[in-house]
Amino acid sequence: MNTLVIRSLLTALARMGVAEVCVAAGARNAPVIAALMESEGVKLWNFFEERSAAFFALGRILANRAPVAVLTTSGTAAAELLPAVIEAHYQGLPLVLVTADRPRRFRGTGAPQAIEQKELFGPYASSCLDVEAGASLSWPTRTNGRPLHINLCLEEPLDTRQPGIDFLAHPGPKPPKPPKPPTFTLPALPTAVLAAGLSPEEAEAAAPVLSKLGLPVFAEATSNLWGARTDLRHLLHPADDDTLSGLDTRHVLRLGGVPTSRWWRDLEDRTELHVSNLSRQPFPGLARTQNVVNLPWTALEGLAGHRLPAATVARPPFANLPPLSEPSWMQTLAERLPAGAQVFLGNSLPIREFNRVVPAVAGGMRFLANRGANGIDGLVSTWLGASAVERESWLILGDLSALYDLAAPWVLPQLPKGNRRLVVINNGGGKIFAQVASLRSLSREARHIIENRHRVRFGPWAELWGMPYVQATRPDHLDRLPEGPVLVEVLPDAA
Ligand SMILES: Cc1ncc(C[n+]2csc(CCOP(=O)(O)OP(=O)(O)O)c2C)c(N)n1
Repeated sequence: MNTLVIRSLLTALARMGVAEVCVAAGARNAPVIAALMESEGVKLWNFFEERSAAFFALGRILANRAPVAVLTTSGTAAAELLPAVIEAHYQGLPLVLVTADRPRRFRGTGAPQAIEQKELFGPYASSCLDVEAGASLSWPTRTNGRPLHINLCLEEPLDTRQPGIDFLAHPGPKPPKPPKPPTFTLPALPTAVLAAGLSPEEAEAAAPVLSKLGLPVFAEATSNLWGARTDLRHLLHPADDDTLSGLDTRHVLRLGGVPTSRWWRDLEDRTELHVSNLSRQPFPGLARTQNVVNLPWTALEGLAGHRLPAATVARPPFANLPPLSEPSWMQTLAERLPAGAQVFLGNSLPIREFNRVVPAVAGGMRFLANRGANGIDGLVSTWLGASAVERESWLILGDLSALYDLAAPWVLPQLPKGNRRLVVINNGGGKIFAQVASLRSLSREARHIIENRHRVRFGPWAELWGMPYVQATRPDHLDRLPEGPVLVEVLPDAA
């Protein structure tokens, strides 16, 4: 019974286009792991814990845009996937969750390792297939760009003598026929574009359209427009809050993901300002509905035919960055990132500070971030997944973010050779909260707790995973990084 259902699961995965599986083993999923190991044409990554496995899978999807599966055993092992599933939901990524389970009759009994796994991911999975050996099966043939949960109930004995399949014998799904582009009008008002969260392919498609429109474009690093082949430099502005404060507009055309800036959040109350969202995701990124229009990504084609007046942009006053301060370090990093590198930006201050200095980057860079739910968890794992076949890949993240993902480097020995630079900006806590005006009136003790101030240093973390470690207190400490993976701990001067 198990053999039949496992074979049919693997065939279904192959037909969905899954060619990589991240496994975290237990006894319950061991038969599936055995079958995968007997299979051809599928890459396995192995993990001792499921959170990293799921975020790593997310990174693989970000890099390849193909579905990747993560396989867990039963019980809380399955629950460990939730944060990555939420991130995949908001980014529209096809993360396939295969959770081994005890047979259905164990549900609600409190029997060992039997929890309520069916529908465990609630609204964050497009559907949950609760599959039991012996029952008739109907598998989906595509993931539709969303997380999909397959809960696989296996009977004992958990026989690990399982045959594999040839994944390559089952070609993945044909790309869906693109829906007809919509016809739409846009308000004939002074307009600025806000762009974020575009894959390099989406950026290449958007760049000629933006060039035709000739409007000012406030482009975050993750818009991937700064290095696009169509040169837009004359239209581009950094999308940090200082620069946005000089924008006077009546209409915002938002391309791609939800912007990072405070300026965007404040649009919630500026209801007179029109917003047109053009995104692969269905989320408007604002709760207000007045003067907000949502267009699918296929509207991009039609955009080039529109003529809209340009918004006016005043340059922000020149800000002198104190040397060795955190913003100044970001400038240094932006200038030193090697051309063509992949760069993953951590949430909180790193992505915001980098957005200010992005004009300094060399050509051909590709930027990524987890901006679906803006979590500071799973960032190292997601980056490692995205970096898997890169020669040069950088992660820039905060210290608390790094502390969330201490197990992530487990997978390093499984990755092909590459210069992976893990840069922790250690400012001794969640310093973003020191910038929140409403928190400044709190007592010192309260701010201590909110910022989680600490004196942790990251050298021992590097040692734990056998990574070379560089402590950087001056830019020239970045001059000669060794080949291969390196942990760089930047200690900025306190502002
Ligand atoms: C999983 C998760 N928990 C909590 C938060 C709320 N949060 C946002 S930023 C932040 C502090 C981040 O600290 P750090 O990574 O050191 O970056 P810094 O603020 O110093 O740039 C926290 C706790 C979050 N975004 N995600």
